[in-house]
Amino acid sequence: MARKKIALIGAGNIGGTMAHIAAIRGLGDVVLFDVVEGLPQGKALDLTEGGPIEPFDATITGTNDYKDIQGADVTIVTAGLARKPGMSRDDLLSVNSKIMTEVSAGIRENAPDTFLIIVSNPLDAMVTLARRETGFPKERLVGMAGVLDSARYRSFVAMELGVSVESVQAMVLGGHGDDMVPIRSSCTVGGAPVLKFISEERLLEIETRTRKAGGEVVALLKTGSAYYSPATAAIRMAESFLKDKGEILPCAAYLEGEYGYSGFYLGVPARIGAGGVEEVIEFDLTDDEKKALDESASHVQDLVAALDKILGN
Ligand code: TXD
Repeated sequence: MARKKIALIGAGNIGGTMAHIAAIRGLGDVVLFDVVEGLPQGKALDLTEGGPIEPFDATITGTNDYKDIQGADVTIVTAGLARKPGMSRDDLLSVNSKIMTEVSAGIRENAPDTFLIIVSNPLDAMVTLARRETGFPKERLVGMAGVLDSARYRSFVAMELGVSVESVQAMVLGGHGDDMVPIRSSCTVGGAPVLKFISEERLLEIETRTRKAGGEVVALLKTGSAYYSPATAAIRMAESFLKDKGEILPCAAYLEGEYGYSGFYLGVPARIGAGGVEEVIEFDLTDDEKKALDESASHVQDLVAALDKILGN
């Protein structure tokens, strides 16, 4: 059986790391695309030369030509600029929306049947723009943020308690911003509610750290943003699709009435399998959680309105 094909649009920090993880996990052949000449080709060659050691036989190709992504089963987009000091949110929106429009055209014309995962920031706006520009159905277009944010929540709880990360389950929903919503009622340690182990006050500190975890890494790195954990998160989503695992993962999914919202993307639990976003799962949220999700949803809608203003819609 032919190997699956994974197209990575953007061969930067996250793109290169995803290529490495996908090769090591034997998920399929990888095509790294970027507009910078030599960057995807150089990274692909370097990654390939690790093949005999790991080992992996997947082919890893670097290209500046969208034609090379033809037939991709899954495509993951990290193309775009990360916010730089002094750059406003609207500046980032303006620059990355131009890039996302260009990238969407390349995917629409060369991989019209691919399962598309958007990573680029501002995530909630970029996934919305990609849907408009590609015309993909909601099942085949999703945003990656919640898997990363939930992993951060889980990491901090596991660190606090000195337990395996595998014993901590948690979901962070809503927009990918400071108002993301850690769903405390679904956070468990060894299957038991987290508040059995951690005080309310300390858990609040952990949830605050989760919301600001991206900024914490940026402040330490000083030269860019997190990339190992985002890459791991995006590949986890791709793997659930490629292997038809049907994992329930927090993803930015297009809503049509779920949780009372319609017509925009929001981080919600979704079943990811061979059919892409196969189902949005509606958790029973506490009143406080639903209130926080409503607030996050309205900020996502404000972000999309800002995008529309920039695009002149
Ligand atoms: O959880 C999340 N969704 C976020 C996403 C977590 C962390 C990072 N988040 C965002 O992902 C970040 O703010 C950026 O918007 C993207 C990519 O982050 P990365 O760290 O990989 O950025 P790099 O290293 O700058 O890589 C971006 C690449 C770079 O090689 C550019 O040359 C390329 O994008 N690029 C393009 N590729 C294709 N087409 C076009 N037009 C293009 N423009 C730039």
